[in-house]
Amino acid sequence: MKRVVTLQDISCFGRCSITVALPILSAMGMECAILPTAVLSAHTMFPNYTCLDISSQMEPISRHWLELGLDFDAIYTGYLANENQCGQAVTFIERFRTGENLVVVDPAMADQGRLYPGFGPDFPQAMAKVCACADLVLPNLTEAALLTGTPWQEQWSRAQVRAMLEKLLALGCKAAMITGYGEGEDTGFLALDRDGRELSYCHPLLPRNYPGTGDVFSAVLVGGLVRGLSLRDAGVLASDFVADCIAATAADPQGPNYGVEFEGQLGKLR
Ligand code: PXL
Repeated sequence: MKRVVTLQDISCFGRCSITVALPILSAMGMECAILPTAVLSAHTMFPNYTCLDISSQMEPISRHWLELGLDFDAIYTGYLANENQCGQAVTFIERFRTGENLVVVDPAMADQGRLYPGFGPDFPQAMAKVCACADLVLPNLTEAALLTGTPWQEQWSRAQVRAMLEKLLALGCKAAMITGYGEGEDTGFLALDRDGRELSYCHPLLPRNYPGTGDVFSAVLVGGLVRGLSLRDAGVLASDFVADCIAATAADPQGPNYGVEFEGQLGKLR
């Protein structure tokens, strides 16, 4: 069975990071090991969330895994709570990358032009070092701008997004996919693969924004790649899945901070 390891926080409530990656990758028929970096009462869009940094466990856990001789078909990092965790993620990647396995970094740190609460202005530089180790990075537009030192703007042309993709590759990663890229009324992704090919996909813009959609996208994308899909096909699978989750959630009166109702959609990933 294929095995993925994901390095992210446990947000105990709110459907993001590990509580999304685990069920999605399980539904896709692969084993998902977790290296939790922090325990939060809820994700940081909720006021007064609590956060316990458990990154002191990253080294002993990873040493134990080395002793066990574990290997992973993919290493997937998401939200990291501080600069120290970024450094530890780099160490982990260097230790467990084989040249055959896939390293995917979702630099989950910002959205809609702003860093998430709790991050200072130096955080993107620390995350850029994690991105430098990746086979593939998955920033949204805000994260791509922060990682590449591009001033934020509300509207982006294809050429501007392509320029950010090139700057992302200049950080050292082999491929990059920017999500939230829009054309007219449509939204989707623009990517550069490891052969320098430009890939894109868009579907009609969805009316609402929910936290955790980036994590859903990344988990499905990682699962698709581990299954052997091309980058574009995995991106299409992930985009369509997120769209279905948003459509299911928009019909429900729950608060938007509760994440997307991906649970009822998991059958589509089998
Ligand atoms: O969905 C990304 C994410 C992951 N983890 C935590 C978050 C967020 C987004 O706000 O706060 C703790």
